[in-house]
Amino acid sequence: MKMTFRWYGSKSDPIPLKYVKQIPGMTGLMGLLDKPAGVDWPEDEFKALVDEVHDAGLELEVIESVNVHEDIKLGLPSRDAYIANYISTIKMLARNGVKVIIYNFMPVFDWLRTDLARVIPEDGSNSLYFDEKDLGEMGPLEIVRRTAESSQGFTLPGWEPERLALLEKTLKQYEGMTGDGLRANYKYFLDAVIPVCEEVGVRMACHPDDPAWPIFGLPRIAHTVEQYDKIIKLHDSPANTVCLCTGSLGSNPDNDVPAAIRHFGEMDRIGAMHVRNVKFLGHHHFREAAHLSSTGDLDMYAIMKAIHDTCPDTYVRPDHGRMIWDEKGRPGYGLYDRALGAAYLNGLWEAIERG
Ligand code: CS2
Ligand code: MN
Repeated sequence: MKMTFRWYGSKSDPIPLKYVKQIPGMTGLMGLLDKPAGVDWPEDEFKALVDEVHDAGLELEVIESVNVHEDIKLGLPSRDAYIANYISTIKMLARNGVKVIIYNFMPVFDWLRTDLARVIPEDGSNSLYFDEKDLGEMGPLEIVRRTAESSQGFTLPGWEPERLALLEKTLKQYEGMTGDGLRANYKYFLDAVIPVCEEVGVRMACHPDDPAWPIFGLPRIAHTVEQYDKIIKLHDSPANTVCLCTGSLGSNPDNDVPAAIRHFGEMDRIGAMHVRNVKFLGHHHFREAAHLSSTGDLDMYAIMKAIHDTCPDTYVRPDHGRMIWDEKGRPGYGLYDRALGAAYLNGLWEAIERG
């Protein structure tokens, strides 16, 4: 297991790399260049990032995310040009030491929450929160406005302004698209990129829909084990893998997260893991919790044990944390609670190894 940390680059992340390095057991980053979906990432800028990360004593073997342009998901004629850029980016990243690329294939929205800083009554910290009831009242445009306003001035992953400017138009373009239609477009993409990944030694890792059910009537095809089985069959290759995010899949209590890890781990189809806990509050209603099992509803020991038993060499990062100790930062991506999460997960790992 390689413990890693999501980091947004020195221009946009308030957390200095030396702080990341000081978290015990931290080996590297899940990092990125801040580029809009569809762009061919410039090699000089990426090399500079790699040097910066290496100078801090950390690795950069995982990229999160290279976002998939909406035209690819929509299957528009313009997709070929965007796929060509994606392929060029894959090759460039491989030349510079990258082993895994995390991405998602969710229409329009990445993760979705109805409150980015819901106070947790038990201890006064706050965390990301979702209640479908609130969503019904808001509608897509309103939720986007509220999310942008409450993000403390940070851009949020998947909520980049240029992507959301076209929101109304994009929502219209998806009208009538079924899950099978989206899967067909997904297959077209995978058929183009996976052979390149095989050639250059990179694995693509698809992040689940978050929350793990359809929203706003949009087709969503990556939130159950059965759906992931289909994704894997779209282009069957060791390079076509899952980024198994416990908090995303686990937002639906019907998903047995440790069993899902074992299922894909045994197939060698886990490219990376996001590990965090959730607290269920009702139907389609949850908040994010501290990583510790007893503070939420996921069994973190069973999760780490499943990783240990079936994919022990994978990359792990503590996914979102709460905001604690009055930290001001990007919602979900503060330093303190994610550092606590990493320490706790490393502790579970040590106990599993020695037990
Ligand atoms: C992340 C996702 O912050 C998060 O919830 O786990 O944004 C994830 O990085 C993307 O969906 C992957 O493309
Ligand atoms: Mn995640």
